[in-house]
Amino acid sequence: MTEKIKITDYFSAHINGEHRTALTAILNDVITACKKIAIAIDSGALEGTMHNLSSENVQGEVQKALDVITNEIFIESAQTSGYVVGMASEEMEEIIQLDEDISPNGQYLLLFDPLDGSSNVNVNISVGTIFSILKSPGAMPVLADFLQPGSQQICAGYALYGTSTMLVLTIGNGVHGFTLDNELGEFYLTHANMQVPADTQEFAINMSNYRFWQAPIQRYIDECLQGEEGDREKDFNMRWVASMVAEIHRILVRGGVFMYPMDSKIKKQGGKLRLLYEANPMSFIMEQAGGLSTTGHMRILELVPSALHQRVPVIMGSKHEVERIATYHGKTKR
Ligand code: AHM
Ligand code: MG
Repeated sequence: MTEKIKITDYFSAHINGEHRTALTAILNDVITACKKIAIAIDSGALEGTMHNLSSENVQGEVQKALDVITNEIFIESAQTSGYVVGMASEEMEEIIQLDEDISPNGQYLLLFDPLDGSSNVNVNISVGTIFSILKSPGAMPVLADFLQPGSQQICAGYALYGTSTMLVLTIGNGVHGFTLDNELGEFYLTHANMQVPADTQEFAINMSNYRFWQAPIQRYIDECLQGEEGDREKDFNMRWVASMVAEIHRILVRGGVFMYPMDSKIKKQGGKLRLLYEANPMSFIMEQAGGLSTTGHMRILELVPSALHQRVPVIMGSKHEVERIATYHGKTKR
């Protein structure tokens, strides 16, 4: 049997360049956070932390106790490296600035969704953590410093708390997946250089929103549903976990297309998924794995954010399907 590669050994061998020391240290903190979050989720039912709280987050969504707990775990864990000078989270209205004593080398921003898909947590379905790392333009970051296009990300990743706990990330040299050995408490490389197949016959979308979608998405899904008898001349399969992390992971492993498109119900808020800590990191990962990611009209990684909790329509996955959906958008009025 070949020797297993520990995530930290993998970093030593593969992270090079100006960010090497900082990134290694920050990722060590992220690893710690994700291990602690995995334990918190695992024991949620026993600890009585699966319930809804009476509070709402900044987006007006009901918070679960675990949303708050995992947010605290992430914030606390990310203060060890000394390189993170600012943080932003789905669960916090404002950014956090870290003082010089906590962050003596601080030059980086860490953005995250500590518990994505949290509506699934009390029904024992996979959830995840998503994170993105940016360089901070200033020593004491302000909100504007976080509003960088996704193409500026230095690193992005997610943890998936599924049938096994995995950490999947990119530092701009492909996408690599590590699986947690629960007995040893270590992540080991199990999915080197993940590649999204360019073609697929599987799509992921919340079909209950069909009547609210715009014409290009209705057309694409109609054609998929017509299967062999329609223009596509092949049958499609559908999956919807309602956990973006689980959905994107499946697509990285076996192909597919994931959509949370614009619809008339969510038009006012700009979409469903958040740009800075959901769409951007997942788009970076998707592109690094050979897939594509678009709003339908433009590449997500090129969007210039205007607000911390900005939302966007998201279409990402297997290259040829995403190209087709973008073409359909091009043919209709915006
Ligand atoms: P969350 O960050 O509040 O959990 O919301 C994001 C999640 C995604 O993981 C998932 O794709 C989507 O919301 C599911 O939405 P819906 O319940 O409308 O199908
Ligand atoms: Mg989320």
